[in-house]
Parts: sequence; structure tokens; C-alpha cells
Amino acid sequence: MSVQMKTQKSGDQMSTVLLEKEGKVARLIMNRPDKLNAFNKDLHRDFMEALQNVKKDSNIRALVITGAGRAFNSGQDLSDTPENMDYGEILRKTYNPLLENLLSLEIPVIAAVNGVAAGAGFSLALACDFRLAHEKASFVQAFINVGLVPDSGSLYFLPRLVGYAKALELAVLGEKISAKEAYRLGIVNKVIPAENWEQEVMTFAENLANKPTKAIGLIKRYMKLSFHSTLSEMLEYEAMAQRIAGFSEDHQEGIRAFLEKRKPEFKGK
Ligand code: T3D
Repeated sequence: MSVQMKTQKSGDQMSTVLLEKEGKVARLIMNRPDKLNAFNKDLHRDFMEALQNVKKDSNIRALVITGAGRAFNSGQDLSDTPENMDYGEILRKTYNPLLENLLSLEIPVIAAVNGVAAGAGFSLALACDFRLAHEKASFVQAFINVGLVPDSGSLYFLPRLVGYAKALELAVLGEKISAKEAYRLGIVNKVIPAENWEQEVMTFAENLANKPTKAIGLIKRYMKLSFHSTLSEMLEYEAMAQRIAGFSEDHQEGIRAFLEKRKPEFKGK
């Protein structure tokens, strides 16, 4: 059964983000389908609130982020950008804190890219831990098409995923690529046929939600450090992380289950 959480607004005020909970999995749905779920002030505010709700709820052990309608997210709402605004300030006040909050989640985060992901929408997908693409999904570094540079983490994540040369090409040409091409480049973990979309996304998320969540959080936290650490530093980080994992209930359960020749039941503790 799907349970709706607090971010749903009451009365006639439509929320730009819907947050649903199904078992251990939360689904954050960006909900401005007429604008292909472009970011405006309301979406930023509701998205942040939804992330805070997810963070507070220790029963949630995987988060799926997706879009309502035919798009994932089309980046900044171009009909809502006043002239002569300091975009640097906008990024510092809205996109950057949103990204930092998302990245601080110690549960697996899955971008279920149901349609086009453009500009900051593409960046948002890149900031997630996993990307599942609907067979009709597409990706475009649209920033250059309106005379801007990639932001919201694209300049960081894209070269790490596809290498400098391809990242530069995508950012400078601003051409749309298909889900299949995104998979070939290593941007996407899996392309899912339309008929299996909802079910496969949920199965993927549930599988992750049943794993030892604390260990996943530690893997996320420490693997990120590998990009700017020496081998010696990484060996020490591994020792630190393994110390924490070794004291977890899920580790004890993993050992017990192995010895008893049964499937482990991890509790995320
Ligand atoms: O500003 C700052 O704070 C700095 C931060 C910037 C971050 C950024 O994200 S910059 C990049 C912004 N995004 C874009 O430039 C993408 C613009 N959109 C497109 O290029 C295309 O719409 C898509 C490739 C995403 C999809 O194309 P298509 O052909 O499937 O759909 P469409 O017909 O272009 O769009 C459908 C409707 O959505 C249309 O409205 P209408 O004509 O039906 O009333 C279109 O105007 C609207 N829409 C799509 N994207 C946006 C949008 N409206 C506002 N803002 C959008 N980003």
C-alpha cells in the first residue's frame, strides 16, 4: 500500500512534490508536468522539505526520485527567471543546498528517469546513486543552448562517469542523447522497457532497501573520498568504515544467516 507523506499540501494548494511511502521505499515525484517538472522556487522548497522528511524517517531505506507526466525534469524554469539576476547567488541559495542535502542521505538514492532530463534535471539524476532509464528517456546538457554552463554538479559528476572528452562534448554540443546511448556511456545503470517500468523500478529499489543500509551509507561516504585521496588514506578510511560496519547488527545477522545457511534479514541497523 502506498502511503502519502507530509509534503502533500492540503486545500487547493497543489504541491510541486509528492512524497509517497511504500514499505521501506519512498518515492519523491516532481510534480510540475506542464513545465516538464522544471525547477522554480516552489519546487525547490517542496523538494527540500521532502528530503528532510526522508532523512528523519529511519524506516525509509531507499529513495526513488522521478517526475510526473512525460518528463523527469527540464532544469531551471526558463519562464520564471527574472532578467539580470545573479545566477551565482541563485545556485548558492537553491540548487547547491538541494544537492548537498541529497548527497548527505546515507540510504541508496535512485533516479528513475521516466522521460527527458535536461539541464539541472540531468545534473540531479547524476547526483543520485543509481540511474534507471525508461526506454523513452533522454538526456541533454541543455545549459549551453541558453548560453550557460553546466551546474548543480554536472561539471563534477559527468567527467567522472564518462571521462573528460565525452563530458566536454555533451556539455559543449548540448545535444540530446537517448537512454540507450546513456547506457552505452555508463551514465545509466539500466534501461527498462515501458511495459515493465513501474514494477522494475520498485523491484530495484526494494532490493536495495533490504540490504544492510548502514554499510551502504558507509560505502557511499567513503567511496566519494577516493577521488581526492591517496591509497594510504583510502586504506585508513576502509579501516574506519569497516570498524563501524563490523559493530552493526546487520553484520551479526549476515554471519548468523551464513552459518545457518539461510537468507539474511537485514534491519538497516
Ligand atoms: O537560472 C538559474 O537559476 C541558473 C540555473 C540554471 C540551471 C539550468 O537548468 S539551465 C537549463 C534550463 N533548461 C533548459 O534549457 C531546457 C529547456 N527545455 C528544452 O530544451 C526542451 O523543452 C526539452 C529538451 C527539455 C524537451 O523538449 P520537448 O520537445 O520534448 O518539449 P517542449 O515542447 O520543448 O516542452 C514542452 C513544454 O514544456 C513547453 O511548454 P508549452 O509550449 O507546452 O506551453 C515548454 O515551453 C515547457 N518547458 C520545457 N522545458 C522548460 C519549459 N518551461 C520552462 N522551463 C523549462 N526548462
